Amino acid sequence: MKKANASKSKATIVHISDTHLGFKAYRYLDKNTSLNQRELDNYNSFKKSVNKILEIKPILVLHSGDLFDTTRPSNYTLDFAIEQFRRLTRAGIKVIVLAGNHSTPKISEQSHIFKIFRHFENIYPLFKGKYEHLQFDDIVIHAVSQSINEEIFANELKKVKKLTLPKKNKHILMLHGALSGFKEFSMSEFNELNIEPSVLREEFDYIALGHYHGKEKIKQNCYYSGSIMPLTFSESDQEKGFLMIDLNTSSVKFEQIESRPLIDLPTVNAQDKEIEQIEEELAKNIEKTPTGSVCRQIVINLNAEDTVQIDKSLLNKLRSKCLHYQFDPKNKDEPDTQSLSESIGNLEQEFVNFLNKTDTKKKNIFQELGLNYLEKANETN
Ligand SMILES: [Mn+2]
Repeated sequence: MKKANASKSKATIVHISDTHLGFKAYRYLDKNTSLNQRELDNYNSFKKSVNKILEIKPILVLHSGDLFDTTRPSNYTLDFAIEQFRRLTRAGIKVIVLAGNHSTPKISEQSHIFKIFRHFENIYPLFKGKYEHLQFDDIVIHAVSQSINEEIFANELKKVKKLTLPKKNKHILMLHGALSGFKEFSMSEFNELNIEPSVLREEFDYIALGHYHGKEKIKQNCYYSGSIMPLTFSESDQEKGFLMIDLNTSSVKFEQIESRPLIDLPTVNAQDKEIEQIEEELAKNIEKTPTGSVCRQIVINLNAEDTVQIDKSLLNKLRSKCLHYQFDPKNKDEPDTQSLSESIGNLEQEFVNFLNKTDTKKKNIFQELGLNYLEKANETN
């Protein structure tokens, strides 16, 4: 029985992505570790993923980007990531980790945190911002990591389009970015790179995409595996986990990873309603919610005076059932303002967002200068 499994698993690979280790949200700390609760939730999801991968025993694990939430992960985050990767490599599993926009510094790859992985056997970091390839027996991994700019990335992708892919090998492509022309795969981040769909050639046995946080089949041979835990309310409807690919049969299987529920509660429309009725609806929405969930309650058509009238003790009661209860008395059409991270990586995003709102003609120069300063400040920390 065991033997059959071992030989069968020879062509099995795992595709995981967008783990954003070090991600923090809200201000709740775990009592035992003093870590941010959402940060800890995310580590737990990663640990669960590694446990499952150890059961599957694939030959390769492909991580298609955004391993860390920022370019400067904390000591704790770094130690955790190495510990978990080592659990895999000690079991004979090779780990290939591609740099995405969240882990890549703006100035050069010289200061890339992924450099540290070069010192570990069977961990293969790809972070040069160029086309690279690796070969493991008959499997060839082709990849382009996060480039300094869109132009370089596009040029490197041209190399992928021209590659000859001998049939004697299995060919896998790894990329991190949004698909050009498809708004839904954009994460609206300033350093996001675009992938032209024609790069996703059908000659590849498998294409492992990262960046978009939902699990999505793009083509017969091409998938986004998505993130392993919902990080923002825009991800509340998505299943989370990783993909398991059998290169011999081309079958792709999803392995779900359960985590703390993140729920966008049904919107309450306050139009023409008494305060009591609105309160009743708010309470009803929380009734069936598992204790300790992260919830957002949008209430539309509620003016400021009515908001004040809502019973504070009721809101406190609802809050006490959740890890986080976000009471949002505003229009649902407004964008999701919760940022992906509260750390320095997002200061850059905030700065670019701010510049985009101004109508200065020298926006590009300001952006370049500002981002370089932020990066340098980060370096000296
Ligand atoms: Mn990304």
